[in-house]
Amino acid sequence: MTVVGAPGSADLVIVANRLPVDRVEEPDGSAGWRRSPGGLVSALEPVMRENDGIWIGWPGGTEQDLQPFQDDGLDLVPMTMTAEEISDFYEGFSNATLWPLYHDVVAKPEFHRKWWDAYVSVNRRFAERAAEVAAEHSTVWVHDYQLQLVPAMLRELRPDLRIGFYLHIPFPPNELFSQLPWRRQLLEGLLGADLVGFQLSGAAQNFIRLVRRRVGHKTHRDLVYLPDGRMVRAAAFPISIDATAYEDLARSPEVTERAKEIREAVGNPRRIFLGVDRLDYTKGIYARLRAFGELIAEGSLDVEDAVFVQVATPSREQVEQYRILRDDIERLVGRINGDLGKIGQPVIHYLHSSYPREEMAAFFRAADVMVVTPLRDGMNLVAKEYVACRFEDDGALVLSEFAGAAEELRQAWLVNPYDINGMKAALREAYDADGRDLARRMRAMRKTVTQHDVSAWARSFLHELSSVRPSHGKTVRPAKRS
Ligand code: ADQ
Repeated sequence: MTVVGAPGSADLVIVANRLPVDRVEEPDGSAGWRRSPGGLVSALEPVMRENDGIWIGWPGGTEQDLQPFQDDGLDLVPMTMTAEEISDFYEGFSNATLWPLYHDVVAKPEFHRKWWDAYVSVNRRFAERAAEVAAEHSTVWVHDYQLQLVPAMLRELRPDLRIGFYLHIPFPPNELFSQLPWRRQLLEGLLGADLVGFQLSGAAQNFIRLVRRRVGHKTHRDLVYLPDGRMVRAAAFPISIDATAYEDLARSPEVTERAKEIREAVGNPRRIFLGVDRLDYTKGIYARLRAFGELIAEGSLDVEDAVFVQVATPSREQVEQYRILRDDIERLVGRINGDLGKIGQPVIHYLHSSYPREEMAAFFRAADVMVVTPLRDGMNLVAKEYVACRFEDDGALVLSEFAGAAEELRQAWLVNPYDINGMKAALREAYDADGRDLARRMRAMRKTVTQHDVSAWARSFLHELSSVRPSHGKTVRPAKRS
């Protein structure tokens, strides 16, 4: 057996900011690992097993002495982070510069040279680690906005590799991207990849246009021609979920029972509205709750008939914008419940907590109207998870036009999240919709989500990556269909 993380040992290297595990303390006080549930892990796990894959990422925290290890058969290489790097690279450049800039500047991005320096040095460390563990002519797949410099840094160290990059969030147009003082460096970083994948084709076009304009390379359609003869392809690969796993969970007797309990706990109203989001200013939680509050205040909906359950996962709590957002939302919830609720009957049930997947599936089954109204979102997996759980072809989805998912889930009630009256009208329509209308819409959306699941996404990216440089060494074997 080879040692995990041995030099030159891996045929497929996944590089992401986070490892798919969290550090936890065991009852006996020792440190252990718990698999963090996520679509990305379940998508990549089969391909990793099939290809001697290895995953490089940060496990969270500041512990410095971490060794590569195996967890449930997956080879994991932990990267360390100092407290200063967490503050400058992660909370700073990644989440207070790039995140708001790439999401339509819905919050004001901050530009600090010290943050950029930390971004460069952390990216370099990730690239060096990947260069160490990757076997000759193997494939490295780099993920997301925290690591956009890794492709070029890695190519310089290891020109033999086949390198893919996937961006999980939107990629902005020139008008916004060009604010960035380091715009050219970021574009050049991405151009180290052979294939750059985005959620939507509009994002891929933004990238191609920016490369032509800011770096000056020749482009044609989805290809960039570099002076050294290499080609880089930019294309859309809309991400998805493990739809069958969600459906199986939703059908289970435990989840069915739990969904009933949830309905009873909120007073068995005619309709339950549900929001599930990371507590993030891009998710449009504030305007959505205002819209619902107004419907109740005006008497369009009655609190006996309709309640709103908002599940908000704690997120990036060290970043100031997120603390302000939390206060704003909690004040609004307090005001709406104070003004409009009755004893034992709040209008909004607000939960600031993270839940296991079974509980999430129970929420999805209990809800009649799922309200997903981000101001901007790369894809939004919650919308797809809801659809996957509605195996009885019922339930309504109200979905923002500005979520990537809106390009596929056309049968949802599509709304402009900036238009409160428009959202109110859509919520009311979804409330009133009859069973036939719901079934027609849900059937079509379920077909989309089942056919384009997360393993199809991973397969198509890796397939495309191997055909971008067909004459180049080993090809990643697709995972067998389960
Ligand atoms: P996120 O911004 O995190 O992802 P999303 O796609 O909705 O947004 O994924 C959130 C995930 O967390 C979902 O799987 C959801 O079920 C889960 N979740 C949310 N609240 C939870 C809670 N309280 N308890 C437990 N689980 C909870 C980024 C981009 C998206 C893109 C994804 C994937 O911002 O646009 O869709 O990556 O590429």
